Amino acid sequence: MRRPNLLITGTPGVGKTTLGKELASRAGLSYINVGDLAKEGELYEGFDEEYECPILDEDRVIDELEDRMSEGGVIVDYHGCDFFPERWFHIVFVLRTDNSCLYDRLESRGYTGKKLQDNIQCEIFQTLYEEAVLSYKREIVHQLPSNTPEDLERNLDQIMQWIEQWMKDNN
Ligand code: DAT
Repeated sequence: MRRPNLLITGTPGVGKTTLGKELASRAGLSYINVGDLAKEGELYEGFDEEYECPILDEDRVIDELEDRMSEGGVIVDYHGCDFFPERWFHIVFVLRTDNSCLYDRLESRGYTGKKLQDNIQCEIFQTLYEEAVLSYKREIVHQLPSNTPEDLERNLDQIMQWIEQWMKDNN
């Protein structure tokens, strides 16, 4: 049975992990958090002094994921999307959160100063949405509001419907 691969992207704090994990459990798909995968496998190629975080080794991430992606049925969660092979994904969701809401979430995650400001600016400039439409066919890229628990439920319902339809059309 063929199963689709989904990419969930957006600024840190928009709710990718919350949506991705719940969706995986409801749909019986597997969930991969690229940040966690990189940490576990130390898939890094240096350290960014300005942002005080390790730099992702994108080629090794791709090598690590290739076999699982070609099997299908994977939900990938990452705050970047331009380095994955375009052919991996059948649909791309960019979660969007209002500034004040995102500010509170990032602050309670312990973000302060430049790191907090940069992430808020990333959301204001819709950086991840732009990156997604430049990296994938526009018709497979969808923005979803992610401010409230109601938004989360609605997104889950809509994506579940999309998955069911995809399975019917492709099997
Ligand atoms: P990300 O994986 O994009 O960094 P997350 O899933 O860890 O984001 O969520 C960040 C915080 O926001 C976390 O405390 C859960 C909360 N959250 C996520 N989606 C939400 C929603 N739709 N409504 C309210 N809170 C949400």
